[in-house]
Amino acid sequence: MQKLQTQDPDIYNLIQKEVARQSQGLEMIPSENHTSQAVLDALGSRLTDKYSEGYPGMRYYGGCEHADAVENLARDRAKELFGCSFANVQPHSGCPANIAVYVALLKPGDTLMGLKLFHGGHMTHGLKVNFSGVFFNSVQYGCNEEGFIDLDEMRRLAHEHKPKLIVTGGSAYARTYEWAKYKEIADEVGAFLLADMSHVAGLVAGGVHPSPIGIADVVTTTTHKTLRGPRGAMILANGNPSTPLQSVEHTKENIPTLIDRAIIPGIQGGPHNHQTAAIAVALKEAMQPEFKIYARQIVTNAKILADELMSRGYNLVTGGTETHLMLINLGNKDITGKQAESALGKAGITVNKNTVPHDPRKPFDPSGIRLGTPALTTRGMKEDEMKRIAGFIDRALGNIDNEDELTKIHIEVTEMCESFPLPN
Ligand code: DSN
Repeated sequence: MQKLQTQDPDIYNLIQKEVARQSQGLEMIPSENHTSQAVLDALGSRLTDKYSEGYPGMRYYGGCEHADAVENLARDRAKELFGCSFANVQPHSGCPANIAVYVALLKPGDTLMGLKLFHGGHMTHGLKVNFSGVFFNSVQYGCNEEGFIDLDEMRRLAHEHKPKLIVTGGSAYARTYEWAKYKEIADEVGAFLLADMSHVAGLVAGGVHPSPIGIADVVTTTTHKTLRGPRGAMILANGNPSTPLQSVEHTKENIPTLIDRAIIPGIQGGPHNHQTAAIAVALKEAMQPEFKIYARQIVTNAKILADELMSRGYNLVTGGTETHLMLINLGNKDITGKQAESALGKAGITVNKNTVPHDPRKPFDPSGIRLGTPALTTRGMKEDEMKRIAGFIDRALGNIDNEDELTKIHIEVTEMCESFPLPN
């Protein structure tokens, strides 16, 4: 970063501050991770200079031979890693990936059904103020009183509203996604099934969460969460795209063609080639045996942390976790999610406030916090560190107004972090 340091010290210094913040604290937002230096190298490469609208072998620009090779490698690695025959690696991030699926399979006004954001879903799964709830008729299912996805409600609403697409997956659900059960419901009403596996993609790749490939009609995922790649996304399915000018019906067999056309010209322009290259690098990393060990350790760490917190009287939604994340309902501790996020931040522990299913409070100051272990596990933290971290969290939440104690915890957190550097 020598050039940046001399040419633009303002930005250089801010980047250095962010690196220090990350390395001296605990990143526990479950959708975050620390990428390898190899991923960062690809991301900071000259590939960013190149326009390559279209797909490999079918571009609207000259000079795309290397962009073609990069994208082919990314697609091939995605297909091999997840065991499918189609991959589109161009979505700039998770929201456009989901938009592309809706553009591919629905017409404006069609009915789609997804998990309520405030029960752990995602805004693109049909939130009324999101495009998915504005341009489509959105029906929302939720979680039961214990916090598990309510399959009875999903089935009842599906039969009542006959959605054309059922969206599954979410952003604050600590339990295994039951893809086969969702598919059963989708089939009963003739709906397409979309599995948004963004949160668990790394766990799927590592074999510690069931894969939706071969069950869902189409799968979307971001690449920067448990999968530990750069910000980006992919759309996966089975089948092959047809030739460019052939017109196709909206059928399951034509999903690859419909997806490719939805990305471009449907919703995006040029792909981000530097991002595609970095995704390819991350996919190669995820194909190594060490990644399986990493994925298993994420889940082990989450379970230990969850058990430690529950033994200290914390109320975890669903009573625990089977994945990389947990959702804590702080109602019984007389603390709000906002207060907890702020106090933990002062202690060097970054989490996010989050609604819990059936939350009586509002999203800007909800009852819960969401936390997870992917980034800590990347740094090599294991069971012993999870036990210490549970202690730090408990101390911080017991001292939300005690600035001295929070500072003291931050110092201890930083000392612990020194033994677990960010990847290089
Ligand atoms: N913002 C992501 C998350 O934090 O889970 C979802 O897109």
